[in-house]
Amino acid sequence: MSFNERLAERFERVAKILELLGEDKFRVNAHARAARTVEAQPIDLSTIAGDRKALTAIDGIGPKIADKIAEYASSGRIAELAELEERVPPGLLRIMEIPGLGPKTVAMIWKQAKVETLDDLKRIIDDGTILTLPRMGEKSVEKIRKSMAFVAEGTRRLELGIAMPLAELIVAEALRWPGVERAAFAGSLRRGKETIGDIDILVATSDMAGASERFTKLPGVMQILSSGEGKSSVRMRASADLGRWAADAAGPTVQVDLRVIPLDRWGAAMMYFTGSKEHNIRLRERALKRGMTLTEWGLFPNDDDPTPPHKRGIRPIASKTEEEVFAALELAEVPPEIREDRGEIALAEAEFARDKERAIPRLIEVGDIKAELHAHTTASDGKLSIVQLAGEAKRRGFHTITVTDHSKSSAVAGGLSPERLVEHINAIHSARKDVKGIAILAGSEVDILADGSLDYEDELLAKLDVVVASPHASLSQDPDTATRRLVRAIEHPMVHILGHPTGRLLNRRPGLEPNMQTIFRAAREHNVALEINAHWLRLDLRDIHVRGAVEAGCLIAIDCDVHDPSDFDNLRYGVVTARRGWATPEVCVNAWDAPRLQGWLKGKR
Ligand code: DGT
Ligand code: CA
Ligand code: CA
Ligand code: ZN
Repeated sequence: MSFNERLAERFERVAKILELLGEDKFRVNAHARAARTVEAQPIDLSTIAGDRKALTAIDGIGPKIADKIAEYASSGRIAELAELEERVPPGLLRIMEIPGLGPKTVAMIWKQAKVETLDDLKRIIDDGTILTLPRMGEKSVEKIRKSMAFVAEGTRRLELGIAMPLAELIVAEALRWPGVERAAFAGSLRRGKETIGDIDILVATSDMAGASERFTKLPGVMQILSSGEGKSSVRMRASADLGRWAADAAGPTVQVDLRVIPLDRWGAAMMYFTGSKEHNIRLRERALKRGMTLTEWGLFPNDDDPTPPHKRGIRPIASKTEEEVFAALELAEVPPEIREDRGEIALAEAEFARDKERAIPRLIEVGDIKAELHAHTTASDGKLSIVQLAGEAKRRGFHTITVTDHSKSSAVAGGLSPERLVEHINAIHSARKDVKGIAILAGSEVDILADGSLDYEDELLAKLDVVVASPHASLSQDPDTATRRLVRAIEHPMVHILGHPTGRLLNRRPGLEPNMQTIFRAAREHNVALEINAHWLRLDLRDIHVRGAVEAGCLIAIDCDVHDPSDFDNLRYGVVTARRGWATPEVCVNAWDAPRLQGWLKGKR
């Protein structure tokens, strides 16, 4: 998230809470307007935060807002926001996060039905009280009920894109503690799952007590769940500002487990705590069959003694590195992302035995990606001009960038009318003079309408180098209708990529549930690549879909759906999802060299 976006998020929260508290409309609007203004600024406001004159010269930023921008830039917080958050029951702030519940409604159910927590809200929905409140019909209540299921406190799994930056902060901090030799995250996070139940951190150190002590004092720790020398657990607040410590009450909370382990047992511990549980069970069975026993302390010779071997001072056969432990089990090292007991162990065995036919596939890596095929500019809802976008893609070492702004039906996202698209194509072509050394392709992210038809005429589509067809609206269609809709788009001869195929948003909405096998068959037949949208809220296709698509012989596109320069950084989440689906560079169009990519694109013209 950029500085401007973080700031906008703060102002929006101020506006929402003010409205909830029934404060002066003028103040509410001033902050809501500030949020929109700040977000739309082409320059990073932190660079002029100290310059009051420059700030207030911007339409929509008055002196008071300017002061708050300066305060946020220097301290990372806005005192007024913290004070406002104090005045509202914390549960209400959570309720306001429920999609579709605005401050007015929340204020109403707070005042009239004394709802202060998600549980209260659930109760008045279940007993029907809510229907007696103003403006609460069956339909709106059903919507609230559905949205609630996603935000339910405690059961909510944290998105990969929030958990990973937080875990990286913790690891970087741990590496600075005295005596620490190694630190890393394990668990579902290391496996790259789309959501994370809790964060597992492993540390090897000569100062065990010191590590636990420092861990429980990390910024953002809200509650110490347990604390001992070998293992501690805390509940932390994850910052809404990714990659920073939480400075105020924004952002969800997450449990973090710390385990302190001896350096010479690092590999065994990493294997155990990376899991998955199912993968671990297979490995332990394999060890037993070979007369050994596998624990988090190492791989030991098996005997009938019920006391665990490490407690008897027995030296492990292998424990220092994961590779060594896998090898002692006659297995090639399995990449963390595919440790799910979905066939990886048989391939690791074959690879270890140097079977020429079978081995673990060479999974795709971030460094393989050389093209971004889905990106927006200021022409629709992006933050970058064509030239800025191309420059950023070039800086990141890409040989191709595709400009794919929204089509006309995505009106709220600034979708382009056919006339504007024609002009935009010309602008894209002329940008080629300004940025050399990268292919700048003209494309569109064309809406797939509810019936599967596309949002532009074929004649116009034919003028584009790249067509990404994506569903944006009508996302609660039944599975059969959704399948027919997507297949129709795939069958369109001009379409290259099916963008975020289901339209789901993690923890927010389920999206379409088409018959994926039918989608895979059509995509393969029509040479259409299925997108893994790398934004961590989407990750759509999801891991198991990728696996199905790869097995069905489909092409995969991993795209950042760039709206802001920082969106390029989401690539790793898309790649990790691709790896979980066993995708190789060979099947991923973004990993192809420029001539091959061009050949495929032109094949549809
Ligand atoms: P999560 O946190 O729900 O997203 O998923 P994980 O996989 O991170 O699970 P977690 O945090 O409960 O445990 C971390 C790892 O520790 C897990 O992947 C495998 C290992 N582990 C935990 N409990 C067991 C168990 O009962 N048996 C075995 N074999 N391994 C376990
Ligand atoms: Ca975990
Ligand atoms: Ca855990
Ligand atoms: Zn897009």
